[in-house]
Amino acid sequence: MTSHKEQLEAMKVWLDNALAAGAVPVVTGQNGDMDTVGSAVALSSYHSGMLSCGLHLGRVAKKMVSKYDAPFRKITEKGTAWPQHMGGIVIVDAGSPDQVGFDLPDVPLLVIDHHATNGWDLKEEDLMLQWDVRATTEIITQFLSNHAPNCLSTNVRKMLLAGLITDTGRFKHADHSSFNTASLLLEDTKIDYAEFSEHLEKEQTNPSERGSLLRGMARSKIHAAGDWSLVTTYAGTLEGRLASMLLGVGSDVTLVSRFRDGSTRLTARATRNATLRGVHLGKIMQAVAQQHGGEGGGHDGAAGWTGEIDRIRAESSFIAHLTLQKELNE
Ligand SMILES: [Mn+2]
Repeated sequence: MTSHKEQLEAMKVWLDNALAAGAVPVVTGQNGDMDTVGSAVALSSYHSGMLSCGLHLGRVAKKMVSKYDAPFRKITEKGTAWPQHMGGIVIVDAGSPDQVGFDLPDVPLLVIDHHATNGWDLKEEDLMLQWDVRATTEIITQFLSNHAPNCLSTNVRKMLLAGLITDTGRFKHADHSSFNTASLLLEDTKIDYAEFSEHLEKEQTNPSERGSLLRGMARSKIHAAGDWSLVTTYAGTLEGRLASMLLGVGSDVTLVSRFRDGSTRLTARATRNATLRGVHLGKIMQAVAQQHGGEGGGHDGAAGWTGEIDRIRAESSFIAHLTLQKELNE
């Protein structure tokens, strides 16, 4: 294992070589969350031959991209016209090729990620930075600050900070390194952190979404899953938000399922206390995928699975695998 500093140097070499050969798109994970979009937009400021692009902008990312007029190109699953001369592709914050959502062209890849589980199969000309940090924007911040400090404009800092704030749940899941990153991003700027985070986190829901969240809560069920307390429910939208809200009830783990167009999606959240006591949702979602197919993975405290079995079987599988995770003894 090489040091983070050496990995950032290797990343610079990879980027400079790729940019000498042609354009280098920076592709986001298909969920379009603020961490993946903020990482892509910020990294693209490194060189005019780079452009951030992806399938989807999540709601926070959409708000930030439009407010700061950030360069981001939406692409479609099929028929994307890639630049004729491409030196490579950077993929940020996607734990596996499936999380990109479309087939990547056959060029050298640079994968930058912080997921605990990973499904990338790399070739010799590819490079991966997979760090145990709370947000991918932490890795991008380190890269720009070491190798292109001039790129850290106020707007680029805001994109990076926004990814850090959202992926740490407004620093609730932060660690030493995330605070260091935040401090570095705020240094010598006029960013008013409190105002910025308030704007970022302001939840906008329309009446139909509010209804959906409330119905999801009303349908919730309490389970005992071995050493863990669990709340489950199903919803048609905003599953991640609902799962996080339900943690407020006081259980260790929450699971929200959704069935639409023949496919089932599981979204789970765990408290920090539960992950410290041994819960790893990313591993559970991988186990669900091993048992029933589909795609699953993520972090210890936030993870998901998508596949073809019905909602009830998917939920049962999750509960069975959660039950198998034993509480660690102090
Ligand atoms: Mn992330």
